[in-house]
Amino acid sequence: MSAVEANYDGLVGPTHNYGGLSFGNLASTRNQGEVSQPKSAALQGLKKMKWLADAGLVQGVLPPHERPFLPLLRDAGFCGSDREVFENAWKIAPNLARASLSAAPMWAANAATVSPSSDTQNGRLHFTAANLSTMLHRSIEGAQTSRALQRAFPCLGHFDIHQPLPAHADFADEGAANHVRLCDTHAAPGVELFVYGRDADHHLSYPARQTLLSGQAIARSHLLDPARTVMAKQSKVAIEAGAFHNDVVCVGTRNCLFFHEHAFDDKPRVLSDITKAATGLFEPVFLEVPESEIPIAEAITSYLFNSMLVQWPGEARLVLIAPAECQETPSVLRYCQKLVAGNGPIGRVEFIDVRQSMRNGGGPACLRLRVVLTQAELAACNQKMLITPSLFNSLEKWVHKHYRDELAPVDLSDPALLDESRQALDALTGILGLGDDFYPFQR
Ligand code: SUG
Repeated sequence: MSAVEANYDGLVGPTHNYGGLSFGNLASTRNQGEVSQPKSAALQGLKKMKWLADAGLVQGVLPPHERPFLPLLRDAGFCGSDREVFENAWKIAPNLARASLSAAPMWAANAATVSPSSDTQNGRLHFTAANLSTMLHRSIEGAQTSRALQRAFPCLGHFDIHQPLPAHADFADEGAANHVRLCDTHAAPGVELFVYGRDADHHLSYPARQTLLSGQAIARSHLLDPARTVMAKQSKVAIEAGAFHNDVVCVGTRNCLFFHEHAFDDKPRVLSDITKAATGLFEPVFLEVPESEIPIAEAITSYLFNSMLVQWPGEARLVLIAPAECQETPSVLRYCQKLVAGNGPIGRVEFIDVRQSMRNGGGPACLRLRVVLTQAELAACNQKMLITPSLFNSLEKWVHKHYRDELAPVDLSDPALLDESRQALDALTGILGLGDDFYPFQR
């Protein structure tokens, strides 16, 4: 049976902004309070989706979450009409109000961990929505993400969608950003690598946002074969340099793992565990970038490893879809030129502009959730959430109609945002076939 690797991208929401909400994510801190451009951010994301769909890849879309998210403010004791809740939160607890407006659900790589059906003992495709419990502004995503996954993958016979892990620090989980699957072909059984920053309770100066306990819990509920599953610890050096997720220093697809020298804590053990787990399935190719060629600080500012590594239709070697910022870092640009000139696993590098997302610490890879789908599973997905020329046109029109060109920090407390954003999302539920009870405000 054949299978494809689909990309589901998070659609940038109407209140996209730079809240400075993510301690340990250098771009988020650095760009706090900048004027954002929601319309161009959403169009940048849609352009990326269309480009990949036009190339023949399966491209899905995940809807933005409701922002501002009043249930957070009501849970914090604000009451009255929606407008009163929003205005009082801005007066009394502006940090909470800012969290309720977070742009973060757009980064679909943090939506869930996904195990293809060829890896699981019951032959179903498993998802665990991430609890994102480390950061307040992200801890409000899990329930809505589960709902979106249920709408995107509605057929129970094919898909097992697990609820987020318990919302405790020991179970901190940030989804596919800390998970890599290696394989021979997408349809074949693979090796799943769960990367964590701490066992359960150890703290560094920047937070380690994924625990070993979470990886073990997900591997168990996805019914993975322990012999084909590897747990790898992120290095302290990487976290302290600003790699708040493993996908800031590592990306992999098919049999190729592309990573920075400092990505893992005990690198020889991690690589030998992967090789052992792959025995009889495929020969892993380890493409390691040494610190001497790209210092970790430059790997992180350029976001080289937050590229998408894609098997492009009709091409033998893999394509690396890198952020445009990589061209501005000489060591990284040099490395990319060398990469394609050689005869290694990556044959082409494409640079794309997702600058609005990059300013919040999200590169091309953050914007997508990879889902390996057999032909039967693809047929069982919600077809209205797959990008076609007609869906692209509808979404582009929808963005032009509902999104502001700019949002400055002072605009964030404008109560008009409540209605604007709700009208936009209400219209979106029709376009994507999500039903009229999809968002909390609709219920
Ligand atoms: O969780 N930024 C996100 C970026 C996530 C990137 N995802 C991956 N690496 N897969 C985060 O730190 C910033 C929001 C703000 O500051 O307004 C933010 O949440």
